[in-house]
Amino acid sequence: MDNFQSADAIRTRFSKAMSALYQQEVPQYGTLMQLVMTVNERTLEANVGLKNRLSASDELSRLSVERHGAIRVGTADELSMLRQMFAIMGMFPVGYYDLSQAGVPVHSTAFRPISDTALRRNPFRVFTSLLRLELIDDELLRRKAAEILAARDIFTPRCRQLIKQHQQQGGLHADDAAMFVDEALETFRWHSHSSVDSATYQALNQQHRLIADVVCFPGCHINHLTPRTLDIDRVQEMMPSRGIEPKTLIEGPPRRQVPILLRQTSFKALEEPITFKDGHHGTHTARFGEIEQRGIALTPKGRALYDQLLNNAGSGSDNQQHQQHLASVFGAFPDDEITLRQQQLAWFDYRLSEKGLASPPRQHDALETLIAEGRVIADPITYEDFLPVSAAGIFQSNLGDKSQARSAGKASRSSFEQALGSEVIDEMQLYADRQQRSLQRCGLEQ
Ligand code: OOG
Ligand code: NI
Repeated sequence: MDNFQSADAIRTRFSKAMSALYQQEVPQYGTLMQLVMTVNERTLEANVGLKNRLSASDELSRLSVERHGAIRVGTADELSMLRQMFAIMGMFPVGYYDLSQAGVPVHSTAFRPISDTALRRNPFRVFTSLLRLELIDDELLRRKAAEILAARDIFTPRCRQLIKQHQQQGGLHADDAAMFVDEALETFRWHSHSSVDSATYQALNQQHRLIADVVCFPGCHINHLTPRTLDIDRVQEMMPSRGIEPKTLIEGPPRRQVPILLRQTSFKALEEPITFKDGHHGTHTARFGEIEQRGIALTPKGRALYDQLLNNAGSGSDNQQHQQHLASVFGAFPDDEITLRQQQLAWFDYRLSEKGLASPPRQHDALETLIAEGRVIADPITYEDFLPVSAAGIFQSNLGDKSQARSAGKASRSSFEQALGSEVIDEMQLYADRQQRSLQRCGLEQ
């Protein structure tokens, strides 16, 4: 009998190993994790309703293991190999994010688990960006960057071999799975030695700091890991007391009764010493820390309203003012679960209560009546994805340069998918399917 390690178990092992590695490499990340844990505990103590809610919908157990990371790669081969590597951990490319509009010469997807059970076990996600070399306008430099990238292999030979083995035999036994995680980790490790000479680094850095970050190193170092907090405003406020300097603005929607989508903030990237191939010394800023607070996933209708309001609100230079302004603009977005559900602005997961189990619904019973009678319970579905405007804000705050506008950047989803070697999964379809399945489990057809 095959006795393969489950993808969930491999993903959890990998996510733990990544977290340990990053804590060692960037101690501030450890400090931030401690702070998030403290704030989460206090938030739950002060809000028993929230605690019961999270516990009933199975969100509480995943909270302490939950995090996302981000990496950037330079070639189609690298991206496609990553896809194969993450598949072993039950992580698949969901969503397409075009960041060139915001002056960042990359497009991205998020590798993440997709099934309900896998998400409950461990929702580890990796936001993965592919550098768009075609957006470098200096022809010579573009060719040079491509050459440097073509000459490197960011995967160890053993890692490549284990990926192939998994594809051939359909899984990995425990020993091989453990070795796979160790080998995979090598791809994401920090290298203080650049693979290029200082002049090349300077030239690429001048084009765009991201280009230097992707091209000048032998691996694709993890550039941040992000724990999930239940109160991002509180963590932002407390960061300085722990010696961490947060970015100015919290990205995303304002604080609300019913949190929607995703709010994020980060601390600035560290300036780290590096050595170039010619022996010269310099510094590189790439790695930072981030926190996120997740809320309910929005339907296409809800998302359109969010995008419109966010656009209306614009940006700001003071977080408190910006949050107040956002809150007033978002007054137009209903902020109670009933309205969000009735206006089909957000996704819900339905289940039967004790009462509903005792007297099960019939196929054509009206959902609202069942909910009002307390026979069906509607739990918000958590947003598992990312936001392009927020992501661009996070990128920018770590690049330092305000406006390195790039590109007549037309979104190029098909060229991204070609590089990836598969289509990206439509996140809206995943949420819609999940809601639909939950209704079916209640014995309801909608
Ligand atoms: C990724 C920035 C985006 C997020 O959470 O939206 C991001 C990067 O800097 O590589 O991490
Ligand atoms: Ni992030």
